[in-house]
Amino acid sequence: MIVVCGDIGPSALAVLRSRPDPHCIRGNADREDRIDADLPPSLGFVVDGLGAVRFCHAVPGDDESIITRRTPPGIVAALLADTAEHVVRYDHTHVQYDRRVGEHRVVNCGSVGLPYEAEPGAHWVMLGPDVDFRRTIYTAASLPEATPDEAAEHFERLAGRGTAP
Ligand SMILES: [Mn+2]
Repeated sequence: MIVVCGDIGPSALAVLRSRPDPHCIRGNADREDRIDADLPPSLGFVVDGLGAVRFCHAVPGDDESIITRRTPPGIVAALLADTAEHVVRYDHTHVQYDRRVGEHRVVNCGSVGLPYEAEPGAHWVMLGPDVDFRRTIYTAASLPEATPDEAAEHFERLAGRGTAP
C-alpha cells in the first residue's frame, strides 16, 4: 500500500489517480492551489509491527505545523497532544527523520521531488515491521538544494523558534 503525504501538485496527482493503489493526503500547497476538493487531511491505518499510524502532512488537523529533527520535545508533544497514534508526516521540511517523543514515534517520510538531503533521489520510507528509510534514484532526480542541517535551521527560524539545539 502506498500513502502520499501531501504537496502533490496537479500533474503528479493526475498520475497517481491513474493507478489503483495510492492513498493521497492533502498538503498545504494542494489546499492553497485549490486541488484539494476530495483529498483527506489525514488517514489512519494499522501497520504490521508498528500498530496504529496516523498519516498526515504536518500534524493531524493542521497542514502547516513545523516539526524538524531539532524541534524541542515539549513543542512536539504539544503539537501531538490530541493524537493517539504514531505519526507519519511530510510537511515543508523535506528531511527524513525518526523521533520518539513521549508516547509518540514521529517519522518524516522525506521528499520524492524536492529532498533536502545529503544524496539525490526520491526519499521515502517502508513501514512495517520497522521504519526503513529508502532512496530511489530516478532519471530526472536533481541534486538537493539544501542539507538536512540547513533545512532544520531554516524551518526552525520560520517557525519563530530561532536555532534550536
Ligand atoms: Mn507543505
